Amino acid sequence: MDKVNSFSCSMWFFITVFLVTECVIVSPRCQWYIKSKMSSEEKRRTNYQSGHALPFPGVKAYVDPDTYEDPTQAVHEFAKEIDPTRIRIERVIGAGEFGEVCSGRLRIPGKREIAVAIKTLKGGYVERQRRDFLREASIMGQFDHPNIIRLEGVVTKSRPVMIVVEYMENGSLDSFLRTHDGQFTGIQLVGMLRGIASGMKYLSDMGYVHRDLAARNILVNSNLVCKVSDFGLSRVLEDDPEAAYTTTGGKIPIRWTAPEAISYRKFSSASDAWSYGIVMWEVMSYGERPYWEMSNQDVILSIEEGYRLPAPMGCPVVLHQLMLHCWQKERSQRPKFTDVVSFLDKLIRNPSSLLALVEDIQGESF
Ligand code: ACK
Repeated sequence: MDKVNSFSCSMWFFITVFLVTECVIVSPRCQWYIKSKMSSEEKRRTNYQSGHALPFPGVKAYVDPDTYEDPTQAVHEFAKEIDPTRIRIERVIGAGEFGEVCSGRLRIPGKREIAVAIKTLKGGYVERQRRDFLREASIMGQFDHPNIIRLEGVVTKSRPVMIVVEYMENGSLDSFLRTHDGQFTGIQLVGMLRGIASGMKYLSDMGYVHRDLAARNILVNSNLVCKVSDFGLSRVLEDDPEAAYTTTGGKIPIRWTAPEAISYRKFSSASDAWSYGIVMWEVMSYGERPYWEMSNQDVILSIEEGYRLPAPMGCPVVLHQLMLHCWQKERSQRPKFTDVVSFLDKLIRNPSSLLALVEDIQGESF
């Protein structure tokens, strides 16, 4: 009898220990439940303990809105609710997966009206679409930097559901460059690249990995200031017409993505640095398509064999060298965004450093 008692006691002990261990340490579902109950400050700390880059002292860490049980709670924590009577929609400027993108004006109490872009969620959506649509606002609302697109607020309490952001007069960087082919000085182009690098440094300091950095996802204002946009983790890739399915089932914009992210989904600030090198190439070639008409499969194989994009015509040697640095196979060897910003700052302070062009150097060797 005693033996039976002690056996059942041990069994209970074992079951209790197993359940506690499973729930607290192992099960992602339980972890998700626990996270969803945490405050945003606790979420921040946990984000970092679970392998994200450490935040810099005084820099706020990014909180993944998916750790909220109720996504609406995340939106309201990070985005202001706007009274729709303060918004005046003027015209449609584009189409997104979720609905139209419009330009318009936003009346800010006590201030003059400001120009805004308004993304709308078209009627007939299902809950998942609403959540995915608003995820971008929950992410953008956490950032405050001159090279990151600024969120003004959201409309969630009336229809249509809207995301309101600052208006960028020159639209997306890729089409902007294509329509202004050859029209900027080297310093102007480096200034644009410096802005993008500065925005990316801010994101990586916050522990946010973009995963879809490309000229099409950068917006340009009337002062040529470039701002990083298109946030939303996996949704960004679902949305991106450049994203293609890989053999492992992920949807990835192959031409912009680092090899380790393509082959085993190792996304990090170092894979963002690879994409940054591709953006540099897009900028210096005025919006040319990376790897031209090569197929995605050929791009993957060529990169694996060590091929890298050549310098665009008229590209300063120093900038092509920086691109090649961003495209190191070994991700730890790629530059950090902080290094990129300081390097570009030095070039801007010393414009003669841009005078040596790749074709001049190549010409000399013949
Ligand atoms: O290249 P575009 O003119 O710039 O066309 C696309 C279109 O909307 C669909 O995304 C433009 N767009 C997106 N966000 C903004 C913004 N904040 N300000 C101005 N235009 C924007 C984008």
